[in-house]
Amino acid sequence: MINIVLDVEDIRKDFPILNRIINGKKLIYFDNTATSQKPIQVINAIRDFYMNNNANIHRGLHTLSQEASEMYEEAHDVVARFIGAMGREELIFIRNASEALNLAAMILSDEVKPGDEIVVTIMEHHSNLLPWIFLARKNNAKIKIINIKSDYTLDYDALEKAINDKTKIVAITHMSNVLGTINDVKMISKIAHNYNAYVVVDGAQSVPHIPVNVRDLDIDFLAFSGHKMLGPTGIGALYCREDILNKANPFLLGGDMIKSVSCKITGECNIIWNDLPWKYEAGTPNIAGGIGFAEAVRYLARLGMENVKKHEEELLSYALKRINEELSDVMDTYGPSDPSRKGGIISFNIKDYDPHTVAMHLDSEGIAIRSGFHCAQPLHEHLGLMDGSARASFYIYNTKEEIDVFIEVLKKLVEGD
Ligand code: ALA
Repeated sequence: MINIVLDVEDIRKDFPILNRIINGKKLIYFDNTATSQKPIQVINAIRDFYMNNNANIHRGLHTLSQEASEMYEEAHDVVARFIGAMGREELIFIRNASEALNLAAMILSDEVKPGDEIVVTIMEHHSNLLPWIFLARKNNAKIKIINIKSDYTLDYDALEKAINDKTKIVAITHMSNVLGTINDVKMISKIAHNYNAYVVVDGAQSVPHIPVNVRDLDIDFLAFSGHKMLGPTGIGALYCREDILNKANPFLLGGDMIKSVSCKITGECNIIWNDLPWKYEAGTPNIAGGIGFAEAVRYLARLGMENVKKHEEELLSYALKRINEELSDVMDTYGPSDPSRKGGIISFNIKDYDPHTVAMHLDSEGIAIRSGFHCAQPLHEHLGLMDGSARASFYIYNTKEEIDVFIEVLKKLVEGD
């Protein structure tokens, strides 16, 4: 079978792990929503840094420190350009999307007053729900949760009605990690900004899989993780508008985030914050992780995000077609049926099997998927899925042949073979 948008056979050569044999079978990795695999280019970039350039950044005049600082700074530029930010000033490197969303909540914490409202949706990952629930409780604000419709898309009418003069923050996922639903963030941002509300976007699933441009979307915050987009674990980013970052106080205090601090013995102290983004990156950061993250972004940029999106759309259409034709009697799927309005994610349940049994069975055939609530328990409860769901999710190195194996294994499971 020919994949027309990406040369998948060529891409697969860059991912050594795809040669693994799991339980006697060639690995089929369909757990990309949890984390992606890493190409040799990223692995080598991290290895090369430790082999040749390792030193702390912004703390030494020696050559290695200068090299490490430049590489780490440039990594910010590469990732910033990838999402259409103005520059490194607007991009904070941080541990992951969860930490980025927590930081967004910290930055906005003084803006939320008693009686204000924070709008979220029922399809949020816990990381874009808990920080806002916590902030609302602390500041006596109210959380409003927007529902989804029967086709698993957001109820935009309800959203429009929910946003008003009291709305301070609209926190929304760009792509649901369970349903795959892609939300119209640009339109939501327009509505929110009409009421001067801040728009915080969880891009953990969108940035790795579809083109994302913060200027075009006109959003105030965007959180994403490196490890879901070919990069290493332990590194992610928070995009935030420069004027907001200039105004807010940092959340972590310590080394490298100040220009100067002077204290008199009387206890009177004067602090001048460092330039952006370093004001928000206290302590020795994940330097090698940042460099690996930038290499991952270069890899994706070479492929082109439109092509990445099209490839996944093609896989999704193919998988949904086979499921509809051959498994619809025994398999429920959750998410929009139109593949162009959804990421390459299929959450599902098989009649009479709990999701963990399905996942274990697939693993016995070398196929990795995730089962459970996928850190979106309120959504599962809302859908009446008290045991959660099984989830297969695709990326640039997956093929239709792998989907064929997945379908055949599921068919055998239900046939009792
Ligand atoms: N957020 C990740 C997932 O959906 C871990 O699996």
